[in-house]
Amino acid sequence: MVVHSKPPAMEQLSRPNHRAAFIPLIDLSKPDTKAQLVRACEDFGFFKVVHHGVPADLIRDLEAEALRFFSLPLSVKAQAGPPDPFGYGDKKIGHNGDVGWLEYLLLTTNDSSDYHKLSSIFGHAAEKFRCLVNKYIAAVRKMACEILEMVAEGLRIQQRDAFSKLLMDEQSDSVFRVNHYPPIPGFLESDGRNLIGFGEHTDPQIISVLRSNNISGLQISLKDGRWISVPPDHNSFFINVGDSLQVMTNGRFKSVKHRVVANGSKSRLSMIYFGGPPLSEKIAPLASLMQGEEDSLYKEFTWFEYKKSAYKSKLADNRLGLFEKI
Ligand code: GA4
Repeated sequence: MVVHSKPPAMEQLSRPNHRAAFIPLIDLSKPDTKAQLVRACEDFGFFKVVHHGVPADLIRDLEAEALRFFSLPLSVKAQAGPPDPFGYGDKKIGHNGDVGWLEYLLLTTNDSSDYHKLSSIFGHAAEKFRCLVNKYIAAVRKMACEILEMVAEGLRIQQRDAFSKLLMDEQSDSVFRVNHYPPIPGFLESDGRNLIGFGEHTDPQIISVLRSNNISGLQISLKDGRWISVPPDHNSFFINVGDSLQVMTNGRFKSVKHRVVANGSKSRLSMIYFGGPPLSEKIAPLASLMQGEEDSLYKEFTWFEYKKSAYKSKLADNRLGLFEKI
């Protein structure tokens, strides 16, 4: 990304409501957090986890490699693009006109088909980077599966791995993303307005695991529509419920609307694992969660069909709307 140029025209955000809001905090080292996890998924679709077991040196090393990549000249990084769907992207998000004040890498999680794009510019460092990415994905996937298994227990689903098996499947269609939000040239803290880093959206997958450096920017939308800023914490992870988990719980869990505002003066770096099911998987409410005569709120669809439709949408669209029964 060229940081000397003027930022492109993007939607300006008004300041979020800064009234203190509480974000659920789950300590994964505590013995019984099932009920807390279920509550957080129902009330916020979002929570923070501590004592997560992902090695700090792995996180540090991957972050350093990612920053090294983003510090390369734009003309070099652009050779690892466009993200179709994997590779380097600059400002443009998706294919339908969304833009944000960021640059990013979108990578696969179960093969290395994007590897050639990185190795052409990153030389032998690409091997180190891909190796760290693979280790990191394995660690956060493990944590995501533990969370999903506790959630399944908390929901009294007999099959503990009802959700987690989809992430563990060899064909799991998961994605890994590294976002870099550089400072904004000419940014004035005092003018009270922010620029969109990544526009509001929900994640289509089952669960997302986000970790960032200590620079703020992430905001989530509460059930009453208020936006709140999530204080950054580089030692913790933030978990999002995705659209697919909303459907599998027949709307009991809500996928959380979130966005990132560019910080202005400092670089934000975030890494997100989006845990998704295999393409052929039918996404439908789990039978054991349906009470009495309860009917599915959603039409039947596979993850492939949902994903295809999602990629035709704009970020802020209500993607599940198309699949709701009227
Ligand atoms: C949002 C969640 C993930 O970042 C992502 C995004 C994807 C992309 O950046 O290519 C999408 C977006 C995300 C949802 C709607 C479509 C597709 C951009 C976009 C406008 C990788 C994903 O899976 O869906």
